Amino acid sequence: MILPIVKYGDPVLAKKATPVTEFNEELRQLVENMFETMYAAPGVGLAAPQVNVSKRLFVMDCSGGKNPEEKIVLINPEIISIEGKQTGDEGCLSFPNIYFEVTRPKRLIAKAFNVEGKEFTIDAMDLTARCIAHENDHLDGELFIKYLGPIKRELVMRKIKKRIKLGDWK
Ligand code: K2U
Ligand code: ZN
Repeated sequence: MILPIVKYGDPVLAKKATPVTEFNEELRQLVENMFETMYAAPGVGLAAPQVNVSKRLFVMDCSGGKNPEEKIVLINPEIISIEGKQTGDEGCLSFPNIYFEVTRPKRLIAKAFNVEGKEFTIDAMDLTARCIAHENDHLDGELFIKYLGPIKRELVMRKIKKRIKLGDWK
């Protein structure tokens, strides 16, 4: 089932999400709905708070559905190490049609649990590293506008406020 994606301004996006404790059928259903919602957006990542569930998990598929091995869910993720830098444009499904440059780690190693509750480690580079960093921020209530300087941020916030007023923020 495709779920509504929460847009910037909703308090759930600014909250620190709570760890997953129950690895059950309800969790499996949520993960399936998150993947379906992500592919339909389309996006390469989607965090649970973005579908109004303040829990520490996100789904990711940087192959856009082409490579089943890249279809991954990270539950209660922990970033173990980061290395290098990469700068590139980012979007966010909670900020429709807003894009700007963000610098992220070039490489990132994370530990997480899969939907069966089994722990695994992922060693990611480039877009996958970027996506994990972006989604992990969502679990801490951190949004990518935090990486904007004060002037650019003011410009983006003004644009968003205008679009909310015009009813064009969905
Ligand atoms: O969390 C989200 O809003 C999903 C983002 C995650 C993301 C942002 C930047 C770079 C990688 C992942 C969406 O996937 S944004 C849409 C998108 C689509 C293709 C490539 C990059 C971003
Ligand atoms: Zn996002």
